[in-house]
Amino acid sequence: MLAEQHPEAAAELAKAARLPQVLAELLVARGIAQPAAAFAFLNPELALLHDPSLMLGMSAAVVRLEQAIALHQPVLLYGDYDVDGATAVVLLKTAIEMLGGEARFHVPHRLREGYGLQSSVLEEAYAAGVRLVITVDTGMRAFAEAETARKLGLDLIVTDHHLLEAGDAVPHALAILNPNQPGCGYPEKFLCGAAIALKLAQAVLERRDAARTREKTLPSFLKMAAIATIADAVPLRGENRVIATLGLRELRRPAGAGLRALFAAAALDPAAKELTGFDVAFRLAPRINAAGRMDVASEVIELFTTRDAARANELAAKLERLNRERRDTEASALTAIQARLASDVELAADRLLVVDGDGWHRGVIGILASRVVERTAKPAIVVSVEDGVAHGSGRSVDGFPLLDAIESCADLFTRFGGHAFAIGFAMPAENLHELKRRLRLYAEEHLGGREPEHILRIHAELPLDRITPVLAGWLRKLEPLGHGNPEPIFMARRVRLVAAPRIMKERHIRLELAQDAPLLSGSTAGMRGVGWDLAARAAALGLAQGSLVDLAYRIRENDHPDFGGLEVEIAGLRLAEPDGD
Ligand SMILES: [Mn+2]
Repeated sequence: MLAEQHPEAAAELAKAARLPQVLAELLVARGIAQPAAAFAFLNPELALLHDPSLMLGMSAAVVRLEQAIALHQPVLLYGDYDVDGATAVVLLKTAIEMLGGEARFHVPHRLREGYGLQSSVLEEAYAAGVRLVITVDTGMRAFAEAETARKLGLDLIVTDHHLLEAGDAVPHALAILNPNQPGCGYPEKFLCGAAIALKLAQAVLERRDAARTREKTLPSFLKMAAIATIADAVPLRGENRVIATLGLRELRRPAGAGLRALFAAAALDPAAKELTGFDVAFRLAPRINAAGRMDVASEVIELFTTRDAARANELAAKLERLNRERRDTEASALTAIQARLASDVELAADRLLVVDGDGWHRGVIGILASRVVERTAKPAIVVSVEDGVAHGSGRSVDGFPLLDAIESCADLFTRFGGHAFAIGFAMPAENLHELKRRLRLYAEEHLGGREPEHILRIHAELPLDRITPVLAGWLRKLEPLGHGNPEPIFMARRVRLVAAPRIMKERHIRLELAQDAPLLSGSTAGMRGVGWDLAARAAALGLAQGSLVDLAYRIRENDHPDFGGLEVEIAGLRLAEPDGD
């Protein structure tokens, strides 16, 4: 499916901003049509970060935090167990300590405590002398816990990016920092939790020394915020793009002991090769998240704050082990799910898949649901049953808001939440049968007649002979790619196979391609292509030397010493229409 094109707007932007036409097309498709906006998008800089004081509640939060530091009151940072929550704790802890204050932290145990603020932790903190609690990446729904804090005489500052419940009510706290709350005029609504913590850190640090903060502290803080921004899948546009781009750039320089140990464990060397959004999302984030999924996330905070290289290596090795454990757990459950779908015809025919298993690790059921959606193109819920309780996590597809489906069964759950694409719930295991029955009817009604389809979005047309190192250099300026800034998928029509496809490991194909341009000079431009898992598709299409195909592809840079250079990774292909004339 070729995305809607705006050739005139793109041509105008290309001319005004002196950009290659295809890059202008990609920018216009992202809603960036003015030269100034294009320049800002392609050249993010520190000056594009917004003033923290634009955030509602910021001045009250800064005054109280400064007071705590001045009075030597320990501050409790209340985090979350994922990358976003843990890096947010690291940022504020570092800032408070830089200002001479004392910061403690609590990161809930995913399985024992679950997500969100707990009154018992507040009570213990008060007893231990804490008078100020700052939540990060959590707290928007902590109405009862905010009440507990108020009764104890504990000041509470909530910093969170999660959306509010219907009704726009916010917990009663000393300050709430969340650009999504009513009355907040902060221009960037899609910050992750760590970026909001960054804004608070920026505000207090700038009051102490604005110049030093801008030049030294902020750039170094952007590293953590960039990792969280990419890992938390907020759209990489606007201020998020500035944070992600500058943070990734900062990561090239030797960072703290923890980051260095983590890079080594993940076989990344940012000094040699600049990190991409992909590196963060698929190599760093899973390792950091493994701690919270399989064990306790508090060690992640120790990893990022320790100066002791030996301890950092030890902690990074532990994350590595937990991540491997996570992958094995996930793989064996996925095999079980696939076997179930293969043998249970009735289940496989369902439009919304609900698969349950005994004792599947609750830390991975969300990932499992995503995998099932990828493979089946159907919304899917994976349920783990343990001690009579069923925990579920679901993921959806375009056009089927999963939270609505779950809300139609609200009476079955002890708790549930989420949004259109992702949900979670808990309920007594004996309700599982009824849940499946109702969801089957609901999906039949809302998805009936619609065939599940894997949709490939193509962003622009680009004949293979227009792929040059110069163009590849321009396209690199779109990095970091990720949520809200997808990797471009191009289309080339009537591409000729110079040789028969070469099969690799029985599954993949290598192609020698030529984009014929007979009308001009009869010259051809050669290009190598690779197609992962496309051997069966190539055989089905009967591809042979001389075949003409239409390709959907991504541009890849192969750094192999012998056959390095630009090549295309094939995302989809079909036989070209026979020539009409
Ligand atoms: Mn978050």
